Amino acid sequence: MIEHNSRINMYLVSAAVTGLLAACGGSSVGDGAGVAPDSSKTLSHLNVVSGTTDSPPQAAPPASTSSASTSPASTSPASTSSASSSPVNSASPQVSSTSNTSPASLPASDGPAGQDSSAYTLTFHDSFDAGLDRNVWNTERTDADIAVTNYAVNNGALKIWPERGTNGEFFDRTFDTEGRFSQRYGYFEMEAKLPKGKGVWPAFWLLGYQDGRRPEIDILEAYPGGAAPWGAPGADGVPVPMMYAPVVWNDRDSQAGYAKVETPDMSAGFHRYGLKWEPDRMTFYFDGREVYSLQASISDPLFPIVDLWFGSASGDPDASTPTGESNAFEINYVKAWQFK
Ligand SMILES: [Ca+2]
Repeated sequence: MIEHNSRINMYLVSAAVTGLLAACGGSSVGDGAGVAPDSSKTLSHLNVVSGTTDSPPQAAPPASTSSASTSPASTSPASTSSASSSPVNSASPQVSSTSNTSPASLPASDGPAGQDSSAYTLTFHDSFDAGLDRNVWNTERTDADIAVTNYAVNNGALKIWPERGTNGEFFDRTFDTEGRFSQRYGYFEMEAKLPKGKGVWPAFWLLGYQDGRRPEIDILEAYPGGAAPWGAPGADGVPVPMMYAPVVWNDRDSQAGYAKVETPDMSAGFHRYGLKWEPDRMTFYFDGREVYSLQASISDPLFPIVDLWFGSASGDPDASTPTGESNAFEINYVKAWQFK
């Protein structure tokens, strides 16, 4: 994300905990086995106190007029050849597309949206058709110390919704495949419908850390509670997500670039958020159409993460933030392919 220190710190601690568990003969893989209760307390603690130097990203004016959003043909895919770390090189493409209110209405696809499927081999696929596979998804980062369950697999989707914990505060929920699946290069795609409301901060991203490196690729970060055009009031006055950010970090504190992608209301239907990760280039897609491309070289294998956190540019959740399953981050699938 554009500011990410709290997120990275959470995983830094996790890495340390994982290493500690391994050293003690425990395992970080498999139904939470070997996860010390103290680990999540530490995570929770650091998650609160870290990132004090962060500043919320400032929404930039749209790159073009809103009239461009009425026709897909008028969309101008953004790209930049710059690998500069300066935000001024960010692109602000506008995107429009039809919205799929039900994942079942989407055509089957063997390949990434908008790509030549013959160029790809499917390497990871979870459609959430048979419950949550805990051999695939880690939940212990946030499960261990949260008594309230705010997720479920229903109707073929993993749903994560805003909820208050026993202390009355909204809490973060994270799913990742660390230790189960990671990949270098290829294509990663999620089809999902986003939650709405002040403070909600849904994300789909990739992360790895080894030998002191911490590369991160954020395929989707949305802040519906943020200033326009991040969010805009819906019919009921609750802010809905109208823009998202793909962001590339070569390493901690080394941002390769980011874009701000204006979209239709992402809480109104399912959309596909994709990344084509080549050795020297990353290209991001919204419903199969390119929205951002930049030169960047990350060669570490990274694992996917889907989460619903709170704060950052979306602000603090409050009494206006809809809770419950009806306002879920609904993930129809997560897939990955490798280049043939
Ligand atoms: Ca599904």
